[in-house]
Order: sequence, then structure tokens, then C-alpha cells
Amino acid sequence: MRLPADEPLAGGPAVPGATRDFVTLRIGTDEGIEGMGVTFFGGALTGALKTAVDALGALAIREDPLRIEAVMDKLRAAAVSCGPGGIFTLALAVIDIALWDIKGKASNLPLAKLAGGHRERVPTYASGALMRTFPLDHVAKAAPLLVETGFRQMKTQLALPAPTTPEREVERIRVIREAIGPDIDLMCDINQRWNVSQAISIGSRVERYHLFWLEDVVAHDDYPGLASVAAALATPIAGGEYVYGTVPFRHMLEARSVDIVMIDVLRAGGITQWLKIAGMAEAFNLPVVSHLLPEIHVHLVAAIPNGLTVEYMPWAAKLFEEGPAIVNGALVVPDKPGLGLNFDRDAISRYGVSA
Ligand code: SMN
Ligand code: MG
Repeated sequence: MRLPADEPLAGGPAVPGATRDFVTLRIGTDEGIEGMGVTFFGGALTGALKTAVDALGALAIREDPLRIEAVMDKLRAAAVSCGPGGIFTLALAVIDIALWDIKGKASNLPLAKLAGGHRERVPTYASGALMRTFPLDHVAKAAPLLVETGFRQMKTQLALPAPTTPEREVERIRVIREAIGPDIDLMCDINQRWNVSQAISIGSRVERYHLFWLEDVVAHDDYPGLASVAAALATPIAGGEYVYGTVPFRHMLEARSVDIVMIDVLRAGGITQWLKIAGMAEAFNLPVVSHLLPEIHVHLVAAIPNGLTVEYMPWAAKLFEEGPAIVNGALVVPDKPGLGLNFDRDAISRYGVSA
């Protein structure tokens, strides 16, 4: 599926012709239950990602969909030498997601309850509306618009496109903070674009604007570098969206690299692995946040005791008939069995690019 890359939350400037690609999956069972899932991050290799999903999916045929660990083991063994990480993990993840959807439907439980059932509502933050590429005058208007539409939390980005200066970076946060007032949580994503000294120097200068977190301040796998930024700043450091699988999270947590653990269900390798990483974070007394796909992550953040907030990034929203509702700045955890999602037939015929 190839969706237009729009910004629906506050009407951000769209790049003409820009699109985002998704690989969707449906798995049927002999008992008539159907599970679904979606994966992406394939970029120019999205066709290869689809091929990988089809190849791994073929190996799952005739297996018991409720024995998810057994199915994952079989698929992992069949393709172990092209993992861990990359297309292999992104493909494995969507199969795991569809199996959890089946498990929820088979047990008549929403995924959030099946996976732990800690809460029925979870805080959420607006994402994608205050991007680093958007002009400052747009961002200054978009931020209060998000508050008017009901968001209590929102994320922006720094490490602005060149030419930038530390002064311009700090000014952007000042403008947004003044536009939304002191009571709204403001997060800021660097997407690995700073080095340790930039992170500490610009990070210290924006501390007065009380960021809720500063995200991916340096290269995601520079665990000691992240740890030195986390130790130097009072602002919490978030990270984890770029980390594939479970084991690197152990290294990240042991190095005390982050204060807030961000877990992406696709790069984690699916719901099974997402929950294990969340458990590791709990053992380190750390909160967990999600990355993209709020339609799936709402269940996971709601399931666990250390869930903090769900990123509301509606990039995949058009794929589904209906997503989770937002009430008073919180996502209402769906109560339909499984993921509680259906692919939108019109979207499939309009945006589908391969059979
Ligand atoms: C992000 C990364 C990749 C795709 C979209 C958005 C960003 C986020 O880092 O945190 O949402
Ligand atoms: Mg990010």
C-alpha cells in the first residue's frame, strides 16, 4: 500500500508527490479466524520486505497460530543467517502481530487485556505536526492548534536543516513553549543528528523550557555516549526506536543510556518481543513509550504497568476503517477482540500497489 505522506494533525506542509509504503498481511485459519498486521521501514526495499513476508508466511502455514513462540522459532531458524535485524525482523514482526490478533479473536479478548490489561486509557502525544523541516511560523501556529484539538502532549524535532546554529535551535523550543504555555508536555526528537557535546550544550540551554524528553540525541548504538548525555542533563533522555530485537536493549539498559525506553513493535520483532523488552525496562525501573503505529501500540502501552504514553503518529491511519478514539488527550483502549482493526476496503483499492 502506498499512502500519500500528508500531515493531518495540524495541516503541515506536504511535499508534493511524497508517499509512504506499507506491507499489509492477513493470515487465515481453518477455524475462520483472520489475523492482520502491517509492517514498513523497507524504503526502497519495500518490495523485498513484501517478498520476505510472503516467504516467512508460507512457512507458518499449517502451524498452530496459538503457539506463537513455536512459530517464531521455526521462522527464525529458517532465516537465521540473514538476521538479526533489517528486513528479516520487520517481516517476522508482522507475522507475530497477525498471530496475536488471531489469539485475541480466538480468546475473545482485546490485545491489551490478553497482554496484561493494566489500563483502559493511555496518554498520547501528537507527533509529526512540528517537524524540523516545517517553517517556524507554521510550527508556532500548529502547536496551539494541537492543544485546541485536545492534545496535552506533543513532539517536535531539533537538529534543524542546515544552515543552523545553536541559537536557532534554542529559539525554536522557546517559540513552541511560549505558544503552548507551561502545562503541555513537549517532547523533542534529534533523530541521532547531534554528537555528545552538541547534545549536552544545546540540551542544557533548552532545559529551562522543561522538555518532557529529548529523544535519540546521538547515534542510537552509542550506548556510553547516550549515557553521558543522560547523566549530564536533568531532561529525561528517550531512545530505542532504532534498536532491533531484544538483546541490544539489554546493553542499552545496562549502560544506563536512557531514562525512557522507546520500543517499536516492528524493529523489536513483533508483539512477543516488544513485551519482553518492556519487562526488561520494568526491571530497570524505567517507563516505556511506543514508536509509530498507535493503532497497535495503544494495546501494548495499556497492557504493561510501566507504560508512559503512546506516540500518536497517524501515518498508517488511512489503512484502517477506524483507529482508537482520543478523549481528553488520552487514547481509549479498544475493546474489540484482538487488535480491533479492519483494513479499509476503499483504501486497499485506492492505494494498493501490488496484489
Ligand atoms: C520517526 C522515525 C521514523 C519514522 C517516522 C518518525 C521519529 C519518531 O523518530 O520518533 O516518530
Ligand atoms: Mg523518534
